[in-house]
Amino acid sequence: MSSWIIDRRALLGAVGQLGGVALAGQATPGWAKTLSQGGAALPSSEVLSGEAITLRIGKGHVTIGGKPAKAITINGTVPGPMLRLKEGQMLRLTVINELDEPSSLHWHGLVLPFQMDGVPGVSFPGIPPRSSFTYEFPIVQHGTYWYHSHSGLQEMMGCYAPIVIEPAEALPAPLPSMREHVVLLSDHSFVNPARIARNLKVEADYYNRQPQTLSGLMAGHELSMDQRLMWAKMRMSPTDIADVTASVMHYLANGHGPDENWTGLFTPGETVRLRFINAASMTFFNVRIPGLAMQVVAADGQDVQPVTVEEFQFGAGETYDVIVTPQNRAYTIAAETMDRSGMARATLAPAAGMAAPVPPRRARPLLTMKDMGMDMSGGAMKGMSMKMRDGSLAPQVKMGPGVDMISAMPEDRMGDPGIGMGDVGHKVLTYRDLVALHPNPDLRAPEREIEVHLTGAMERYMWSMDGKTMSQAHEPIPMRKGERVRFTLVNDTMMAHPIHLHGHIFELVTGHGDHSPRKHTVTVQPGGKASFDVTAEPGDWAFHCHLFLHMAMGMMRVVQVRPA
Ligand SMILES: [Cu+2]
Repeated sequence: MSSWIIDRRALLGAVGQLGGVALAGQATPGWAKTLSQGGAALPSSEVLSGEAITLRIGKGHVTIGGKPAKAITINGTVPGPMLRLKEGQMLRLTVINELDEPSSLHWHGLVLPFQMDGVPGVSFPGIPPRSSFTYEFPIVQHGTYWYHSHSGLQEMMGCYAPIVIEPAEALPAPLPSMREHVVLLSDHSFVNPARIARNLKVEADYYNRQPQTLSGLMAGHELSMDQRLMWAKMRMSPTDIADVTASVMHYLANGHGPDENWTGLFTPGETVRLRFINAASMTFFNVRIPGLAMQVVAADGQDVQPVTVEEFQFGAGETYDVIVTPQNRAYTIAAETMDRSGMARATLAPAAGMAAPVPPRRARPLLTMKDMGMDMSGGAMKGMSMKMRDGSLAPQVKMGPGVDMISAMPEDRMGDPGIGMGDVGHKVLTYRDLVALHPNPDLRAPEREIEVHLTGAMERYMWSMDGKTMSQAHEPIPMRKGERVRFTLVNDTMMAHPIHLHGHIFELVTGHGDHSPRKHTVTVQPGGKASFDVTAEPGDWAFHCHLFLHMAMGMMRVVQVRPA
């Protein structure tokens, strides 16, 4: 099974062959150039296909607003090259690490043998500096996915790219599309991620200093004195929506800043599939196209029954495919950050050089009592801040300086459109709206439940599971091959966390029976809980928050599935 290759001669040979095509100065790959005809029309030179693909991880830059920012590139670009594959094919990926540090690539959302999953220290030892590794596995699914480094700070520095997998046979789709575009959203900073992490450690609200008063007044929900006192007692602020904001981040669509205006072309009246990928390191996006309804047809690559929305919020690691039918005019794709401090922007247009108005960013939302794991409908405020530290509510959570709250009454928030989305005046997608297009593959009821608490101490910028960081937790989460398990994630923090389980597609528990929506990443709302059922695949799998610095600080575990 092991296909380790650290053969220096083979490696040097491979590098030699590639020597002529050094992409000096080219920061965007062909598929993401500023003006795109779309997937059906993409020349084969602009995507990588077939059974043998070579990728090189190296140093380069991404250009933001005309200024170069340091980056880790794949084949010289940010984002890296699009892999366009076909369900049922074999894939042999040779990854050459040209860095002076270890590297890796992880195929996010793909179901594969765990040794090919690409997480150093969990599923393989990583790719040493100046060497290579060959991944080899069959493609057993279709849909929209992506890949990224799982080493060091590389993902946060631009080491990510899209994967599009066509179905084995053209299935009759409820909404066929005539054209498609990938819209990969990401974030990038001129500041080194290590410095960002240091600043957050010293002062957790380093990048989050908008005063509450002004935003509260604008949003029309200024806090009462009682509420203020309570928030102060909690040493938290109702504006702690995001820890890394536009004060340090720039937001990109297919690698382009808002001014560069990446544009996807269409012919008026045709149906267009947009494959939205949240490849950001630290950002949730609110995505809408003013004037154009979106029909969501896939979530995390899995087909769902079409559901019409005006907007959706998604976390790092999630993908949605939507179908739109644009008329003869330009439209803005607005991807506002969840904290509304910034926006990525792109355009859909029937011709080059067109643009539509860019909607202004909306007022910053405030967190609510629900986000603290409390239902305040009874009006009981007194004593609540005490309960938030009551460890008996979650016996498996190790209380200590790393845990600053326990959700006293965590609610199932799968029907919640996301932070700040409750009052935007139009339909916003919720997980409960998703219904699988096909019956689920495993209809067995779960044999047991594993409850995992997402824990943290906002002020110290500590993030963990069950009160322990990855390095403090010596035991993996054990499962047996083929076992059917219900995971319930309880969010004991006031931030939303997109939790990703490697190597599995699981069913969200949202009351849709044998048509439960299937995903690989589930966002757990602040103070709330979320459940999914999963059938265990053998191997060691990473299980973590996909906000990069939360994972890096310790909100991660290994799920170990032993042979039955
Ligand atoms: Cu997180």
